[in-house]
Amino acid sequence: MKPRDRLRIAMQKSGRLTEPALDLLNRCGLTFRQSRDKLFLFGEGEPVDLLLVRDDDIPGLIAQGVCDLGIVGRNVLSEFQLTAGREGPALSEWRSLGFGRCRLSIAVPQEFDYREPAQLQGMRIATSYPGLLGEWLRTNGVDAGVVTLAGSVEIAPRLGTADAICDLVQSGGTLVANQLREADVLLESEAVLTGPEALPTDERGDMIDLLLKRLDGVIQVRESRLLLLQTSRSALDAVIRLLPGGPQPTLLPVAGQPDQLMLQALCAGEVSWRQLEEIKKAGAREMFVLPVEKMLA
Ligand code: PRT
Ligand code: ZN
Repeated sequence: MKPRDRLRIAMQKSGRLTEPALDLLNRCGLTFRQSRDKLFLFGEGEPVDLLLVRDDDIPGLIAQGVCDLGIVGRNVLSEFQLTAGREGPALSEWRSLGFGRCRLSIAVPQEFDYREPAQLQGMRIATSYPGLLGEWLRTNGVDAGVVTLAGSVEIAPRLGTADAICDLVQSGGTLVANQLREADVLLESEAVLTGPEALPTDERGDMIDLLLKRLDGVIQVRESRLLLLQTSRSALDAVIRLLPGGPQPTLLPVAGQPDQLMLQALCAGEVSWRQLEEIKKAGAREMFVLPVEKMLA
């Protein structure tokens, strides 16, 4: 493979992961010029380009060295590693990205009283994930038939081509609509940033480092809130005890009010009205909860 001086990231062309993935990259300061074929987006500021493809092709493109990184569901990455990519270079999950959450589950007809994997012995299970299902069956010592289907897995039991299915579930609505119910979870999935275990040693390695640092900042601030409030010194301990998780708060004096303090705390997640009301009861006032836009540790 010819050395490249620009980083190339593969992501889904059009599907559930497209918008959140683009949004995340934009937040990392990466913007792209729309090209006419929309298969290749040229990076404007940083030397990072995007390749827009079917999600199933992403791990293979990285394994072949066509792309350096990819944004893809853990379900697709793990399936690749257990099947087509078994012989190729190892791919790592560099970061989990917090969107595209779902789970790969076994689902059975509603009237089936499922308690344990052994009950699936001898059954036919339809799935688009033969690698992950096969491994789970082996781990649980179950000998079942795996019926591999490219799509519409959920109708297989009604068509009589399978007794159970193994498919992605999010709200569970699709299962209910097909008179099925979730029986067991094989894999908790979300979108991940993946790349080869061995990162390139040229400038691309430095760019990946930079991107990972920005990503960490973006992921961290997406959930973070800055809490500002005033409290008397006497109520301070009680107020601090009620603060949501995060690093130690900062305390500042309030001009002309020696018994008052201004407190500033970075909170790891949402701060609810109920939490605010509790903190106020403990003696705080003038409370503000602010979103955090950027963070560089
Ligand atoms: O064209 P391309 O191959 O790129 O797209 P695709 O159709 O294979 O993928 P797409 O866009 O449907 O999903 C991309 C990724 O989103 C998946 O690989 C998962 O990592 C993630 N994801 C999150 C989901 C779901 N949630 C999801 N609910 N992928 C699929 N589903 C389907 C599921 O297969 C089932 O049919 O939605 C149905 C279940 O949803 P509920 O809400 O009814 O339970
Ligand atoms: Zn796909």
